[in-house]
Amino acid sequence: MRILIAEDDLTSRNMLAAVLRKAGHEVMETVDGAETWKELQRPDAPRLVILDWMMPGMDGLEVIRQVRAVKTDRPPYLIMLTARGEKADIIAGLDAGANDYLAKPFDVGELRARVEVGRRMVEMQDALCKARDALAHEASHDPLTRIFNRRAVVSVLSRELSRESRQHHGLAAGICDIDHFKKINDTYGHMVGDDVLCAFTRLLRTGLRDYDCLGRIGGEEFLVIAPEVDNDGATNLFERLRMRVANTPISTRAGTVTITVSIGVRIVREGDTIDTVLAAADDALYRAKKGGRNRVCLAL
Ligand code: GH3
Ligand code: MG
Ligand code: MG
Ligand code: MG
Repeated sequence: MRILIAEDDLTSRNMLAAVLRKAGHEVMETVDGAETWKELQRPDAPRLVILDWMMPGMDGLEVIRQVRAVKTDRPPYLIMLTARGEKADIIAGLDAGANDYLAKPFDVGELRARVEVGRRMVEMQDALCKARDALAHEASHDPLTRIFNRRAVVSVLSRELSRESRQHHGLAAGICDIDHFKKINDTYGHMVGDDVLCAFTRLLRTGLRDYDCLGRIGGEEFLVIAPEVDNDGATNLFERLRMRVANTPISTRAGTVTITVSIGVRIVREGDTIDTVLAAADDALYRAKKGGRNRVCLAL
């Protein structure tokens, strides 16, 4: 792994670097506290640092304090170098946030072993972060279409509603429901139905602006949140989506399928909440279905 040696003493630095390189690590070197702190602020900073206690400018203890003041889920593992027997230094360093210490002159075997402990800790932390991120992704995304699930898209709606109540830049929400989707399943089977859902999702996504949000709120129902739109803008946006779906044949494992979509749109009004927006859009969707499908209806 990449290890930073922060040590002003040339002999000690060279010895540390030689041992660590021999153990297969990639070694970087700094010679004072300020340079060390600068290195550690880089996004790709090394995750394991061997830090001398006494250095010109900012000392090791100060560097430890600076590093630990930064809130991050991937903090570096810090091994402090102290003169043998400086108990008070060791305690101060550990209290400030060092993970471990090594007394100078160091023992080669001990150095290797302590660095190995650090490497294991860093790897374990990375694995935990990765697992956490994967769980968070799973909790907010629909497994079939890979877009936001109901919970995630509704939370975006909540955020956009509170922004709209302050800024009044215009906000619209549209529920897009595939017409007669059950027929696709009945005719071609569920797998083809799934293909169509994925293709439909891609069609909507490519028809939206970067700052619009799309999520799956039910089987073949999707919610589009479009900020920064006035009435005409919202109508145009959803009408464009409707036409794109109607005019784009979808190729599936059973051949080409054409679908249409009905969309119920609420242009957000003063005092709207998640519930009123969704109920109004749903009501408009119902009218779009009743009116013959393949159409956009605005909430009354
Ligand atoms: P309408 O035009 O009134 O919306 O008719 P519809 O057939 O689209 O609506 P309906 O609510 O009757 O049927 C929706 C169908 O969507 C029923 C259900 O089996 C299917 N469905 C829901 N989730 C999935 C899914 O993940 N994959 C597949 N293949 N089908 C799904
Ligand atoms: Mg020194
Ligand atoms: Mg439907
Ligand atoms: Mg439906």
